[in-house]
Amino acid sequence: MSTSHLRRVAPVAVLALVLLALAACGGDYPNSTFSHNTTLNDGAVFLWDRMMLLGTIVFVVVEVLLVYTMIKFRRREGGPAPRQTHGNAALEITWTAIPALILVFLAVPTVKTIFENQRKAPAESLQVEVIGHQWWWEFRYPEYGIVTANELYLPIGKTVDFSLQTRDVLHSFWVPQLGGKRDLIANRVNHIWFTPKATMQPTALNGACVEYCGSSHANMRFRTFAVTPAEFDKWVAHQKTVALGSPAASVTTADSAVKEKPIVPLKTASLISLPTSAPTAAPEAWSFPAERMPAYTLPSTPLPATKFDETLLAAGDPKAGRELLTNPANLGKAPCLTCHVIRGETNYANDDQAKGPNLTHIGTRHTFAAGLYRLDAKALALWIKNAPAMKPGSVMPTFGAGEYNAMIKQAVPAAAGLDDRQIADIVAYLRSLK
Ligand code: HEC
Ligand SMILES: [Cu+2]
Repeated sequence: MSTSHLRRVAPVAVLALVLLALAACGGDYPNSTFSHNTTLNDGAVFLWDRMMLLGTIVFVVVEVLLVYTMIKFRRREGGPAPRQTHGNAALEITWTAIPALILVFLAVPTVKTIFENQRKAPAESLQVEVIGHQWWWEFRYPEYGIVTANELYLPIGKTVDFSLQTRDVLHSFWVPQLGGKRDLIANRVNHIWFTPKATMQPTALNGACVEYCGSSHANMRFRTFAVTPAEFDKWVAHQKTVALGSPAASVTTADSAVKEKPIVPLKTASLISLPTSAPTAAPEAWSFPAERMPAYTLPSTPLPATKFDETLLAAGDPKAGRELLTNPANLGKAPCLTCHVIRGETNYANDDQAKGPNLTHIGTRHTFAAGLYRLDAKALALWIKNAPAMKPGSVMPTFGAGEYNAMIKQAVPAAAGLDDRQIADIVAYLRSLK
């Protein structure tokens, strides 16, 4: 490259570098892990900052020396040959000692932080069981008997001890704003624990699976709601019940027509048994208000082109929908409760056998299909009609009459499938499950 060429390129290159550096400043990074929301974050961010600082010092010193040497000792036309040296004990000891010292400064706090975080969680922590499924998240609160999916509630200020396990392949649990991720490993229970700091503002946060787990790995997300302890108590009190507003609220499972199958427990997950009778006074339904969810936590996945007669949605009849799901005569058409649990209804599987998310309070959730879609009537209707068309590989089958299931390369025979009116009724029922 000629010098004149270099002169012309240099200002552009410098400008580009400055712009690049500026682009890294400011801005809003809602999924950044460099927050100070938990004790776990604090430890990791401290280590990162220290590593950055020491690394930068080393980089600057080395580069300055390098550039200085290159310029000062460069070959000059007609100059003398450089002085030849061999070995310099002082220099070699120095450049071994300095990196060793830097490594000590990195290693001591790193090992300390690792030990702090690998300790057992304090006994009084809130226990949350995280169970990974292809491709959605199950959350259980054993001390309250709550099972939910894809939406995790945490009280601010309380230490939470997650036990992580998987029903199928490896997954990894991560809420960047709350710190460290951890893998879900088959045949073992992993733990991670942290305390959302009391100074944290109630908010919704994004979470994701961060270990490749198959075709819809990228669609395996979840929401975390960090709420005040009072809000958490309200949420718990309501989640413990059967659904409000559902006709099931006045029905007991004692008159179930179908007996529960034998229970096949997961390795350590708590068994949540169905209540034998509906509670007498049901507490008010509470979930995190949708209008308080930051924009970046609202799903924006476009809906598929699946056709649906939308005028039916407004007229959906929850009673008819419930009949479709719970009357054994309709099991061929709507075998929903063989894979899903709705507390207080006649279920064909318990929580440990269910292949799909617990739907007891689905009407209070904001998202579904592992955070991929906003939960509204239209999205739910399209989902029931043809879930694999909305989430590649989804284990939830296609139910719409005549719809093509790309997973098994077969269309649902018109007579065996659900028509739009029936789906609208089911949607009305599911939405009534507050
Ligand atoms: C073979 C098992 C199976 C059957 C039968 C089944 N589902 Fe599902 N369902 C699933 C699975 C698995 C998921 C989770 C899919 C995902 O997110 O990847 C799911 C997800 C859902 C969701 C979203 C829940 C959430 O929180 O994300 C709804 C609503 C739902 N199913 C309703 C129904 C209805 C209504 C029927 C009956 C017409 C039905 N399902 C039948 C397996 C099943
Ligand atoms: Cu994954």
